[in-house]
Amino acid sequence: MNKSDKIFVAGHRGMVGSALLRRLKSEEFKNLLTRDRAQLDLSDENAVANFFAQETPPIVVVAAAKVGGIKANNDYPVEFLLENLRIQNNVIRAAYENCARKLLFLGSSCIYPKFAPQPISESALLSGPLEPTNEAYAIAKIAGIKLCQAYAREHGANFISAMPTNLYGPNDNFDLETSHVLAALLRKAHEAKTRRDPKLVVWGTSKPRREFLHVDDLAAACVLLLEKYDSPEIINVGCGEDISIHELAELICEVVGFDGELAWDTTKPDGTPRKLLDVTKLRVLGWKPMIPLREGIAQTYQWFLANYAEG
Ligand code: GFB
Repeated sequence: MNKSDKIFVAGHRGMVGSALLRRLKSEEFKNLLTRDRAQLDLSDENAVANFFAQETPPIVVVAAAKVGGIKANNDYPVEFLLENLRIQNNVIRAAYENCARKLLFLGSSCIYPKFAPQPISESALLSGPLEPTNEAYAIAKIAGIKLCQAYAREHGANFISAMPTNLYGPNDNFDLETSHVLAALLRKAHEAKTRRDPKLVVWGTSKPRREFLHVDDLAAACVLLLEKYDSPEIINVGCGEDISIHELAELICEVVGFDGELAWDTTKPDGTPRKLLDVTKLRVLGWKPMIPLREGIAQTYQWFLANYAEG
């Protein structure tokens, strides 16, 4: 990849796309192509086809997706399935038809079976039933992986797919109904501290374990994969360590400075019991995460205070 190659980042306003843009800029890639939603509706097949015919980007990153936490995924399976299929089908197909040299599709660790052996290696894909709370999203992401692999096998396209673990960082979604756990707990702890609430309510039993990666670490991995990874076989991106939701809640309360009690709302779903990725393949390529969890949470809390918190 040359520093002057035109790189289209689909979804550049999102947490992942914006981190990738920051990283590409810091590595002095000079020809970055973006369109916001008002300029280009990625779910509109004709609009996407016309855009690609005009711009013919040689490098494409599919960071655009309808994403959300456990509740949003569970409540809106139709939207998660349809919108993601539309966006990824349009972008991947248009990239191929306009001779893109390389495409990176971003999936998710929820593509793996609910009870996959831990840490989860790439070979676990399609080896068992999925977690029901995010089955629709996972099926859409699996379809995206399979489409990239089909273009590679049938037409020799260099279309690759990376599977990030649970992500967090600047530009995360802090809406309590639709966010992922880390952003939700940061906001809840901040508001509980501000209101001097005696307790903070955490969803589920607190026992599930998750692996959290700062989105800037993912962005570095994406650039490395664009430069060095040319296989249609999926590749995991994670930090290699997980913690329980209980431990996460305690850590967040410490960082935010909330010293009330934790309470558990067990009417809310737990989701998959554990989701820790095997990242051997990526480490062999020379990548390792740089941002420890506590430091990443503290930095994200500062971002939240500067950009989101009221008052
Ligand atoms: O991050 P999260 O929403 O999604 O939830 P998943 C992770 C765990 O945190 C679950 C618990 O066990 C939740 O019950 N949790 C505790 C909370 N308190 C809260 C809270 O206030 N908000 C939220 N959101 N969770 C998602 C998938 O699964 O992971 C997506 O739904 C995607 O498809 C994403 O793959 C990476 O980790 O369970």
